[in-house]
Amino acid sequence: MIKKLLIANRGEIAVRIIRTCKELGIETIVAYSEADKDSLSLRFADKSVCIGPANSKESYLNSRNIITAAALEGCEAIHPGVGFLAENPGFAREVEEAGIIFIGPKAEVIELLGDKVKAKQTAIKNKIPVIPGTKDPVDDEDQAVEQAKEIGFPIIIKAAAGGGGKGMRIVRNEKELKGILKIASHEAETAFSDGRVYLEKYLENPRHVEVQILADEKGNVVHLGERDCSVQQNHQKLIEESPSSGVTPEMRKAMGEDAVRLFKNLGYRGAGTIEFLVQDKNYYFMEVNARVQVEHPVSECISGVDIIKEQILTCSGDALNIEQKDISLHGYAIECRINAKTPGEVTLYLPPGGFNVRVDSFLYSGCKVSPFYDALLAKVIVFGDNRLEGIKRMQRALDEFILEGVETNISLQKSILAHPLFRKGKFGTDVLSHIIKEEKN
Ligand code: MV4
Repeated sequence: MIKKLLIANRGEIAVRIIRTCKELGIETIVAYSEADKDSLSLRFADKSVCIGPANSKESYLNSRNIITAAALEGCEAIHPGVGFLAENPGFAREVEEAGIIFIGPKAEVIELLGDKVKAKQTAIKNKIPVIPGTKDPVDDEDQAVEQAKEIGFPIIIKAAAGGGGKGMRIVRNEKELKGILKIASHEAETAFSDGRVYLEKYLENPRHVEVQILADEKGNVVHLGERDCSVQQNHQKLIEESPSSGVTPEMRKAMGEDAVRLFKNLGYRGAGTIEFLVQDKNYYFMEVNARVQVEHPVSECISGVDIIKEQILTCSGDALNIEQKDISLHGYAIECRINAKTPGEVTLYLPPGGFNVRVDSFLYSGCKVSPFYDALLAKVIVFGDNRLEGIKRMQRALDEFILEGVETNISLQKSILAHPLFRKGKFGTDVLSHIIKEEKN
């Protein structure tokens, strides 16, 4: 068991990681930027080390400073959290070369999964359904027109180095294709220094469903069911729930088995997610997230498994201490992300509580919300016997939530929870745009 771990992250996820480390008896060192000197994670950690100025390029993305801090403090492991360096294969490699454990999969695995074309080819080899499209990046305009006609319009152009919605373009007909292809490839080149793009059939208003995986270095892999993340705005998730109202028991079993097979063959370790698009009774591989995710508490609620604990232990060489047959998924869980609309001082913070309510946050009364980082302030997670009970409990929790001084999206969350489209449970990734349109009328 490792004794000392450095957390190379901030905000609620740093607090979340410290909490599990305390329970495991692991000493924590939190690496922080100058802007975060008063952050809650510094109070909860055993020790803190400043790794640079507010600008994340010089702090949370500064691999040299982070690794030096970990080495000087005698840390045996680095937890990258989510975002920042969590899926950077170069960072994972540097950490391991410094003789420190990277809490995540091996650098080669992160690298393979970061290439969306290679990831999709790996899914195909593992007999996982994929969206019809080109097997390789397009390298010729005329050939692309032929390929697109074969796939059938509308099609979507995706960047091989993209993911998470970056660098995507929808093409509705043949005459637009060549022009948009040039733009998409140019954008990909600018954003990722990799202009390779590929084509897929465009699915209208699918659901976004992902399966949570845990794996050890001995080839043991389990899944903790799915999360539905269809309620999103500009690729920012707002609500996640499990189980998904669009997934049948048969689909759940097949998706889970597909996920486990893929991660076994990848030689994956730690926590990971496979993302699918779901339309009617069909599901299609989209990409793999080689990290723990913001919405992991939803799966913790329905499975009773501490995902961060299993992630840390498996990445430090322990065997998973759970088998698939020991995992039973119970009830329903939902998470609402509470975001700041503006930076500023939180003058009063009184989070909700009560039966089956969990709040993961780094806020306290008097803390400052920095303009330098993402807007996530708190995650409210509630658990219930079924979807309707869970939604009602979330409404109660959000009604209780007192958060003054900064503007938040709590009122938007309340209108989603109350909306018939959401309550019926029959929706896709377009759902929020419909709800917002109605609000404006
Ligand atoms: C798609 C798609 C429809 N058809 N691919 C967005 C995130 C990135 N990982 C892939 N995404 C999509 N890929 C095909 N062939 C629709 C989306 C998409 C989406 C997916 C998940 C969650 C929200 C989304 C919002 C818009 C588009």
